[in-house]
Amino acid sequence: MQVGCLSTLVVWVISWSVLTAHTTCTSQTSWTLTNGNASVEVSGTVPGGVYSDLLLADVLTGGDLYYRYNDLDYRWVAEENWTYTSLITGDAALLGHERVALIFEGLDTAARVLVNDEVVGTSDNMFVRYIYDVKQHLKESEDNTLQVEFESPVEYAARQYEAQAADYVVPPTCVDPASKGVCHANHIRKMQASFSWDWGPAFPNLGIWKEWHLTGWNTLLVSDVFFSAVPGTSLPSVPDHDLKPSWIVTVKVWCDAAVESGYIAGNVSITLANIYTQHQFINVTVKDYEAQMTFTFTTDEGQVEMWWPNGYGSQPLYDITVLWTDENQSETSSKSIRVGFRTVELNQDFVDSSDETKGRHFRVLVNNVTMFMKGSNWIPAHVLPESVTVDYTRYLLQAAADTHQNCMRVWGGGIYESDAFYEIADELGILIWEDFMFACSMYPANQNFLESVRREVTTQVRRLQHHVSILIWASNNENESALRDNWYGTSSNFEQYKADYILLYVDTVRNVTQDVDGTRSFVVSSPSNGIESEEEGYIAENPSSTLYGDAHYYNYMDDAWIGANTPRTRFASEYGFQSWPSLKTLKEVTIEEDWNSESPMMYHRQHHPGGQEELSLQIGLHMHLPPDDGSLKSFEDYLYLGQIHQAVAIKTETEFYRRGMSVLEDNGEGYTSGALYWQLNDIWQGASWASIEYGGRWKMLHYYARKFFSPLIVSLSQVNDDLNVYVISDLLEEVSDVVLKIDLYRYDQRHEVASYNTSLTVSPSEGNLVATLNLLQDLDIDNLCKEEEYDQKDVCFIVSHLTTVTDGSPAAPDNFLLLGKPKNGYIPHATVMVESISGPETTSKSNWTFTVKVTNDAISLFVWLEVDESGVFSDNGFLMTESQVDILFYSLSETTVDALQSSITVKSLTDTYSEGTVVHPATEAVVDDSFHPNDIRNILFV
Ligand code: BMA
Repeated sequence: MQVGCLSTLVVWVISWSVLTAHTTCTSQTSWTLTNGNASVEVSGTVPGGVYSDLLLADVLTGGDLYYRYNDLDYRWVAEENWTYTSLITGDAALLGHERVALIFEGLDTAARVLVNDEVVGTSDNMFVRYIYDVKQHLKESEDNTLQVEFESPVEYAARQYEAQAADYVVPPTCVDPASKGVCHANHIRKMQASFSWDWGPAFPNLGIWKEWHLTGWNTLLVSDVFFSAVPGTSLPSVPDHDLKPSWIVTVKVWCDAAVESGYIAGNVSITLANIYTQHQFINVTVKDYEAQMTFTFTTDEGQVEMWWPNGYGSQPLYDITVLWTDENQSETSSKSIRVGFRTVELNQDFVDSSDETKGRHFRVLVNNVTMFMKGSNWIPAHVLPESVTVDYTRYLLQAAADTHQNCMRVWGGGIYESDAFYEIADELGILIWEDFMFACSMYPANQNFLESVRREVTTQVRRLQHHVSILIWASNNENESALRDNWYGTSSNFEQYKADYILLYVDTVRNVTQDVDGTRSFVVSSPSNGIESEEEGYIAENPSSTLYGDAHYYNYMDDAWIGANTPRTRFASEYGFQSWPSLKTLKEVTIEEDWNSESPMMYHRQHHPGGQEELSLQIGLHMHLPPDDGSLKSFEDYLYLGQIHQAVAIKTETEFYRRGMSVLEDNGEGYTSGALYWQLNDIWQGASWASIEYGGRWKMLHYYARKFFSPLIVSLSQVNDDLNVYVISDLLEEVSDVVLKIDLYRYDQRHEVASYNTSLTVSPSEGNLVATLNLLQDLDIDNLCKEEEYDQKDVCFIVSHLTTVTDGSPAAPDNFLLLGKPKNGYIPHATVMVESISGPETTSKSNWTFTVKVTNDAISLFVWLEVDESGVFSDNGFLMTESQVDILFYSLSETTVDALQSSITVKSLTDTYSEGTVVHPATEAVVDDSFHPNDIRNILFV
C-alpha cells in the first residue's frame, strides 16, 4: 500500500515493514515491455509477468491463458527475450544518502539490470532477493532509465544444460512427452513446474514477479526478523489449554547496512504486542553490508496463550515490532512480524530401544503432544504467481482446515509461497512441511549454482522463519529415491551424482538453513529415512523404508479400493489417484468437440504417462465405463466415475494409514504418524490428483476428506470373510458412552437386514480394532444377502454409525464399505431428485445457506449434487439409504432459490448404467509381481 510520495523524507509502507529512509514510489512507476527484436511493445505490470502483460495488451489473442492448446500456442513467449523498461527519479535527497540501491524481492529469472545503460547487477534465481547499488549510476533527474533485460528462460536453461553437459550431463535431459513441456528446468532456479509437470502446463513465465524499491539510506534497513520461543518450564504431554507458561524469547534482526563494514550505532526497540517492550542502545558490527542483532527476553507466566494446530486448540498470534533509530535520530526502519508460542518437534527416537532393527519413529509433537498429521500437498495455485490472489489462497487453505487438515506440504517443484500463504496457515493452525524448491531431478553442483542456492536459502529462510506454522524444512522432493533407484540413468556415474547431492542438499541447503534457523528439524529429502538416511550416507538403500522416515506411495495397478499392498509406513507424505475436474470447470477452457474421454484435448491435458489408461482401469474395476458413443452424458458420467474412484481410493488408503497409528507389527512396522495425500489444489483445468478443482470447486474427494480426516472415525476393512471394525481417535480426551452400530444392508431394501451394536469408550489418540465380525457367522450374509446368480457380497453393503448414548447424536461421521463391486450388477436403479430448495438463511458458514431436499426411490450410491454457483454442500458424493435427506448449500456469494433451481443437478451411480455401458475387460486387479510402484515414477521424467 502506498501512503505517500514526498520528495525528501518519504514514508513507505508495504504490508508490515515501514522505513523512513528515502524510498521512491515504485508502485506508481510505469513500465514498458519489449521483446528482443522490438516487434512487440506493450505496457508492463510490476509485480507481474510477461504472459499477463501480453494477455492484457491483446498480443495473445487466443483467449484465456489456459484455453485449449494455448500452452502450446503461447510457447513462443517464453522462447524470446523480454525487457521491462521504466524511468526512475534520482533527486538530490535520494542521492545524498550513503547508500542508494534497487531492491528486488524477486526477479524471474535470468536477467541483467541496467540503469542508464550500465549494468548494475544480474539475476539467475527467482527465489533470491537482490540488492543492486545504483548511487554512482543515477543522475539527479526524473528520467533515469531502468531496464530489466530477461533472457528467455527456455534458452537460458538450455545454455546452462549445454555448459554443464560439456563436463557431464545432469539429467533428466527432458520431461516425459506426456507432459508436453520444456526441457532443462533443473538448470534454472525458477518454479520447476513452470516447464510443465504431470498435472500442469508449461508456461515458463518471466518478469519482475515481486515488489521492488529504490531506496537511499545512511545506516540500517531492517530486512528480516527471526523469532524463537522456548518455554520456561517443560510442557505436560497431556495438553492443558489453560496453561500459559513463561517463554524465553529470542529475536534476531537482520539488516542491510549502508556501509560495507565497520560499526553503526543506534537504538533498537522491540515490542511484543502490549506485553513487553525493550529499548536498547547498540553499536552493531557490519560485515559485507549486513548487520545482525540478537535480543532475548522472557515473558511471564500467564502473559501469552499457546498456539495449537487446527483441531487441537486456538491459534493466538502476537505482533512483534522491531524499530531501528540511528543515533542521530534522523533515520528509522522497522518491521513487524506476527508470531505464535508453541514448541514443535519431529521425533525420530527408536521405536523399541531394546531392538534398533525395528526402526525409528517419525512423529510430530506440538507443545509436547504427539499429533497425527492429517493433510495434503500444495502445488502452485496458478502457473503464473501474479494470478494468485490472497482471497484464493485463503479459500484453499480454509478448505483444508474445514476438512480437519492440520498439516500441508509445500511441495518442492513450485515456489516458496507468498507471505500471505504462511500468514493464513499461521491463523488456521495448518503446520507447513516446507520443501526447498528442488524436485524430481538431478541438479548441478557447480560453484555458481551452489552460490545462487546459498543466497536463495538465505533469502527464504530469513523471510519465513518466524512463521509459527512451519514445522520442518526438507531439501528436495524425491531426489534421494531418484538417485538410489536410478530414475534418470545415473547409476553408471553414481558416485559423482551422490557427491553433488551431498554438496547441494547437505552442505549447502541444510547448512545454510540451520545457520539461519536452528529451531526446526530438517530432512534432506522427501521421501527419506530421516536420521537413518543420513547415517547411510544420505542415499539410503531404501529411501522408502517402512521403518524410517516418510514415504511416497503410488500404485495405479492394484485394486485401489482394497489397497492390499499399501505399505504400513511411518509417515505417508504423498499418495494419491487422479481424476478429472467437473464439466463445469472443463467448460471454461474447452469446446464441445473436446467433451469426450477419448478426444485429443483430453489426451493433451492428461500429462501423466499412462494416466488415461490407469484411470479407466481403476474405474472399470468397480464400475461400468460409459460407452464410447461421443455423447455428453457419457462424458459427464466418465468424469463423475473418475471422481468416485479417486474419492474411495484415497479414503481407503487414508483410513489404512490412520488405522496404523497404534499398530506395531513384529517387524517394527506401524506407528504411522501422518497421512498427507497428493494433492490439495490444481494449477489448471486438467487431469490431476487434486481434491479441489482449479477455481475452487470441491471434487468428491474433498467432501470425503472431511469425513476420513474427522478427529473420530470408524473405519471398516474386509479381510476375506471378516469385517474388521476400527475406531480411530485423534482427540486428546477419552470419549465415553458411545454406541457403535454396524448395519448390514441389501441394496434393494431400505432398512438394515442385520445389525451389530456395542457400547464403547474411545481412548484418546489411539486407533483400535474394536470388533471383528464374520460376514457369514455374525452377519449371516449367506442367507440375508442371498440372490440367485449373484455373489452375496455384491448384494449387500455395510454402514457404520457411532453415536452418543445421551442423545443419539453422531460422535463420528457415518462410514460405509461396499462388500462387493457395484458393477456386478445387483444394485437396483435409483431415481434421485432434488425435491425442493429453500432459503437463504444465515449460518456461520455462509450468509446464503440453502436447504436442498433430496429424495430417491431406492438406495442410492455416490449421490452427487452440482450447481453453477460457487459454494460448498454440507455433504456430497454420499450413500443415501434414507428416502429423503436435507443437504445444505453454503453459497460463496448472494444468490436465490430460483438461480440455484435453474442449475442444480443430482445423480447417483445407477444413472451411469444405461444401455451400452462397458464392463471393463480387467475384471480383477492387475497384480503383477514384478511391478513396483516406483516404476510409474521411472517413466515420469526420463
Ligand atoms: C509425486 C510428486 C510430483 C508428482 C506426483 C504425482 O512424486 O512429488 O512430482 O506430480 O507424485 O505423480
